[in-house]
Order: sequence, then C-alpha cells, then structure tokens
Amino acid sequence: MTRCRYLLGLFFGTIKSMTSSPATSAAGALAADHPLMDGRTADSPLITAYRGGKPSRRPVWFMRQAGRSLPEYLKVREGVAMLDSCLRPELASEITLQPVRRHDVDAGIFFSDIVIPLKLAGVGVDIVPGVGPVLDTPVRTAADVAALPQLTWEALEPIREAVRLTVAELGKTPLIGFAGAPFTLAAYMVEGRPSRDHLGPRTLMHADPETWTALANWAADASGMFLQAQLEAGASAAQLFDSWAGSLGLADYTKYVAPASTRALDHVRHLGAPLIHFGTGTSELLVAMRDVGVDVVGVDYRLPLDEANRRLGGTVPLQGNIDPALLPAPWEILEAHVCDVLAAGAAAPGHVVNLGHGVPPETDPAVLTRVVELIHSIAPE
Ligand code: 1CP
Repeated sequence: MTRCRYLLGLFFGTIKSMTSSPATSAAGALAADHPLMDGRTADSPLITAYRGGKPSRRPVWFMRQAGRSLPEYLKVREGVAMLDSCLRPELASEITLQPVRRHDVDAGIFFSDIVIPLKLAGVGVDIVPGVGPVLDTPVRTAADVAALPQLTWEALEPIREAVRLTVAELGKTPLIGFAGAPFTLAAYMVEGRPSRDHLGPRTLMHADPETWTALANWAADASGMFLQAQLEAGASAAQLFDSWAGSLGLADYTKYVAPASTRALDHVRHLGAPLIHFGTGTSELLVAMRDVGVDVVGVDYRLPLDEANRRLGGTVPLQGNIDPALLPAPWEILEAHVCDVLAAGAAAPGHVVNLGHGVPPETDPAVLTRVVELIHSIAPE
C-alpha cells in the first residue's frame, strides 16, 4: 500500500485536477423514476467518472465479475443451462447481485449473454459448456440472412423484468447493461461457433458486401433493442462489447463494421446514459471505436492507459486495464501492477478501473475483493 501511494504520489504530482462536468443528460426518454433520473445513480462514482467528473472514490468493476469464479454462482447455476439462467428473471438478477455484495464493486453488470437477443428472436443457439455459443445453422448466404427472424419488443420482457428486479436491490449502485457489437455477434453467426481468426465474417464482408451489410444491420438492430430494453428498465450505462474486433485491420473496421456499431448505439443515444465501447486487440482501432459515437473507451491489457489516452487525444474517459494474467501472481506484484494502471489512467479525463478482459474462471474471488479495497483506499485526485 505504502508503495502504491508513493508511486501514485510521484505520478499525480504533475497532474492538474480534472474539471467536473454536470451530470445532466439531454431531455431523455428515461422515466422520472429511473435510477439515473431520480437521484440514485447520477452522482455515483461510476457515472461521474464516465461523464468526466471527479468521483468521490475511484470506481471499479470487473468484466465477467458474475460467473464461474464465484462459488455462490456455481451453486445457483447447478442443473440450469446457461441461456435458461439468463431468461429466468429472479435468477439472472441474483447472479448480477452476487459480485456486488461480495466485492463492493461500483457497478453491477447485468448477467446475460451477447447471444440472448438471437435466442429471443428465435434463432437456434445454445451455449455449450467449455465451448461457447453454437448455432444450429450458421448464417452465410443472402437467403440465410433474409430468413432470420425479427426480434420483437415483447420477447425482451424477461430482460426488462430481470433489470427491474436488479435495480430495485442495487439502490445507489448503478447497473451496466451490455450487448455484443454487430461484428462480434456476426462472427458467431457466420462461423456457427467460436473461432480464433474469424475468417468466415472477414471473407463475407469482402466477397459479398451486400449480404454482410444485411447481416451486420440485423445484428445491430437486435443488439440495439437489447440495450434499449436494459436501459429503459433501469440500467444507468451500457457497454458495447466488440470482443473480436481486434481481428480486423483499421480499413475493414472503418468500412464494414463501424457503421453497424453506430447503428446499434443509435437505438439508445437519445436516452442520455453513458455508452462504453470495448474490444480486445484493438490498440490500433481505438480512435475508430470512439468515433462510432461513445462516451468512454474500454482498453484491453495490451496498451497502457496513458498511451491509449495519447492516441485518443485526451478526448474521452477510459476504462481498464488490469491484466487478468496477474490476478494469481504474488500480491506485491499484482499490487504494483494495479498502481501502475491507476497512475497511467490518471492521464485520461476520467478513469473507471476494470480488467483488460474478463475475470478468468479460476480466479480466487478473495483477490478481486482485495484489489477493490486497494483501489478504494487510494483517494481520487
Ligand atoms: O456456464 C457458464 O458459466 C458459461 C460461461 C458464460 C458466462 C458466465 C458465458 C458463455 N457467458 C456468460 C455471461 C456473460 N457473457 C456476461 C455476464 C456478466 C459479467 O460480465 O459478469 C457477459 C457480459 C457476457 C458477454 C459475452 N459473451 C462476450 C463479450 C465479453 C467478453 O468476454 O469478451 C462474449 C464474446 C460472449 C460469448 C460467450 N458466451 C459464453 C462464452 C464462454 C463466450 C466466449 C466464447 C468464445 O471464446 O468465443
């Protein structure tokens, strides 16, 4: 701890205090009793930092904080298939709340999955343990895309119900909603299952751009509706996960992918909640990912936050980027790394601490709790 304060002291000595901006949103369509509108979450450390203001403590949450690292998760999931657990509102809500209770993190991340909008639209998809999302039939041709069923607003009711139950329990702690970005969703749809290099969607965008655009737009609208359901039901921010965008070069990303990600977010911009965009292996795409129109950029563990901030010209708050590989390392090593992340993040106009990707399932949850305590023990600048 002493070491951390020392390191931060050195770093912060040169940094001017950040200006805070009022936490107001454009006249949005969120209801007056929404947590972001009725005084519960607008001044929370998370939302304040996302809006570039000065939070009362350093906000931290972890991608995949709910899930297999928690014994209480494994217990309630016994005998329940992954996608079924997402569609039982009481269960999804309980799983969302578990890490908030245990770790004192500054946000809940809604327990669901990026393929839930597909499932609710009627696409045959399952999450196979040890594999990930698998589709009954891959989507590869113009006819396949034309045959995709449309997601309806009614089908999203279990999502809205789970969010309502969750925010009723969370009080002043904000809930973050999320969705998969069109490229990452389409990667599963074209391949039919997880893949390493995402060759199928990358071939399709060049070989048959029309079919690609129709597929990306379908995915954008499904994800956009999924985000809208979560935000309107009570989430105070939303993160678009383009986990696999790092397999694209900048030219392909800009031409074939960014417009669809913009389209997904167009469903919710008018609501005025902070929007975060995250991908892995996306160090070369950060500016383009910001430019789809988001308030915050999530950075993976590969790029120090001060360098990410330099690339973005100091324009947006950042989220990240403790390396998940260091979670099992001896505490002194992990502590020094967390301190480095805080110091580098201070360069940005706002910093929400997170991992550089999800919590690995074998993580000792006590380590996560200790990391949260460390971060909260260091006063914000
Ligand atoms: O049975 C289980 O426990 C299955 C593991 C699991 C879990 C806990 C899957 C299957 N999905 C989830 C929940 C989940 N998925 C959350 C919930 C909340 C939290 O963060 O605490 C979130 C945000 C997601 C999002 C998600 N699903 C992403 C984007 C985030 C990321 O990690 O990059 C992706 C790529 C998926 C697809 C997916 N679902 C599940 C797995 C194992 C995968 C990845 C498969 C692959 O390697 O391609």
